[in-house]
Amino acid sequence: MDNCIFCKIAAKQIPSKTVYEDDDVIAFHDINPAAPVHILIVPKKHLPTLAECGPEDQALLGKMALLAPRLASELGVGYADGKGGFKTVYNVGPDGGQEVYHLHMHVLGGPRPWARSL
Ligand code: DGP
Repeated sequence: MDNCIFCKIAAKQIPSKTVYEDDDVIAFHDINPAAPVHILIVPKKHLPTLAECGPEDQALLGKMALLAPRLASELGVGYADGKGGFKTVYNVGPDGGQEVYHLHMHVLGGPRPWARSL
């Protein structure tokens, strides 16, 4: 999509601190972190919001969900490996606080208190 910042990051037209990438998704550090570790898991397919996903996106959403604990663990904020755990957030629409209209899952972790809540 023209003028979509996350499409541009996925296409490497804008740099990001990438922590994971495959054919379907890219994950990178949030530019304005709300926690000691704050990454975004972003599908390469342009989907504006979680509310606009359909049954055809089920596998993609499942991949994103399973990536969250894996990347949290790799970044030192996992849970199953005995660390303190993490939070996942999808903001949806203006009342959900969504600012970038390209689907993304926030993954936040690290010792509390955090800088701000999402
Ligand atoms: P949301 O409110 O859920 O749409 O969150 C969008 C997040 O995207 C926000 O926490 C800041 C982050 N963000 C916006 N622009 C950029 C960017 O150019 N690079 C990176 N790494 N993160 C960005």
